[in-house]
Parts: sequence; structure tokens; C-alpha cells
Amino acid sequence: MLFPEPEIVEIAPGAVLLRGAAERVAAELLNQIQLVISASPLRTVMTPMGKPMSVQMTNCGDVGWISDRTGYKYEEFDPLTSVRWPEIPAVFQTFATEVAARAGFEDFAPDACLINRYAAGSKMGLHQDRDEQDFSQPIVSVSLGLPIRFNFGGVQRSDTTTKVALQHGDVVVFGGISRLCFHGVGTLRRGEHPLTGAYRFNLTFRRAC
Ligand code: MD3
Ligand code: FE
Repeated sequence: MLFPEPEIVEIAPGAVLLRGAAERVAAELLNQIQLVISASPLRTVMTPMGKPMSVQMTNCGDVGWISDRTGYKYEEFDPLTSVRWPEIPAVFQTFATEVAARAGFEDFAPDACLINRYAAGSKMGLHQDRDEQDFSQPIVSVSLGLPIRFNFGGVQRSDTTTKVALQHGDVVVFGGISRLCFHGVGTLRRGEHPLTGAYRFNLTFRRAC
């Protein structure tokens, strides 16, 4: 086949991995990530527990996800610049809607995109994403650059986790029951990727409002 469909794997009920689906748009996504970062810089945020997160983040969209001493929330204004977050680039929006549809979610229209940047040693502990209004809308995750181990659990923190290596270009759509499952990633190992250097970027597209 000249243009095969990317490999589609259901890693858990409702969680669909589209292997390599972002490969051909990766360079374009990374260019747009740099433009977003130039307007709303990457920053280290504090957890409500008062510890810095090891992942650096920024956002684009109508609202952006942030964490500080008061909790986790979506904000219309970037607290670092005091102006709105940059708009979601057209290529992000088109891509997110297209991959969500491929996973069975028609008309996904994200209003927030969290950009996480992992350096060697960065990790993200098990958590749920529950700061959004409508859990019937999926979350679309796009992995770019260095690989990482993704841990996917159940609706209880104590549920056993499935481990999946997320590689450059992988897309995961989390809908249905998986939308509220605990998840996290292991520690990024040092490495060098031709497009991202020493980093891994993750985009998560959300319908927050
Ligand atoms: C499952 N990010 O930003 S992506 C996050 O690689 C986050 O940066 C990780 O968890 C990362 O909140 C994991 C996979 C992911 C993202 C959101 C989810 C899995 C999810 C929301 C609900 C269920
Ligand atoms: Fe998450």
C-alpha cells in the first residue's frame, strides 16, 4: 500500500493509539510550538503541594491549564504575560479534529491545548485530568521527539497500569471510560532527537469549557 493507515491499537477501552499519525505533520507542529512559546514562554509551575513540576509547560487556546499554590485550573489569561494565551494554530486544530474522528469522535473542537516539554529527568506522576467541563469530550495527546514510557491505569489510583512506549509521532485519543483513568509518564531518559534535540514535547488537546 502506498499510503497505509497508521497502526491503530486500543491500549485500553476507549483509549486509541494511532501509531505515527503525527509523523508527517511533526515539523509543522514543532514550528508552531516555537511560535506559541515565543508569545507565552515555557515555565515551571508549582503543584498545590508547593513542589515545582519537572515538566515545563505553556498553552494555546481560549483558556490554558495552570497549576499554582491555589490549585489546578483553566485561565483565560497567561499569568506570566497577563495577556491571553496565543490562539490554537490552524494546523493544530485541523490535526486534532482529524485524528479524533479517526478514533471515532466526530466534530472534536478543542478550546485548549497544553504544551508540555520534558527534559532528561522530567516525569509526570499518576493523575486524572478532571478540570474540564464535559467528560464526554475526548482528550487528544500528541508525542513529539524523545520516547517515554506511558503508564495507563484505571478509574481508581490503585488499579494496575498498562505500560506503553510513546514514540515520536504517536497520537492517543482518550475517550469514553478512559477519559477519567489515571495516567502518567516515566522519567525521560537523556537522548538526542533530530527534530527536538534533548526534549520530548507533548500536546494535549482538550475541550475545557
Ligand atoms: C488519559 N500528559 O498533560 S499524555 C497531561 O505525556 C498529561 O505529557 C502526559 O497527562 C504527557 O495531563 C500524558 C497522555 C494523556 C493525556 C491526557 C489524558 C492521557 C490521558 C487525559 C485523560 C486520560
Ligand atoms: Fe493528564
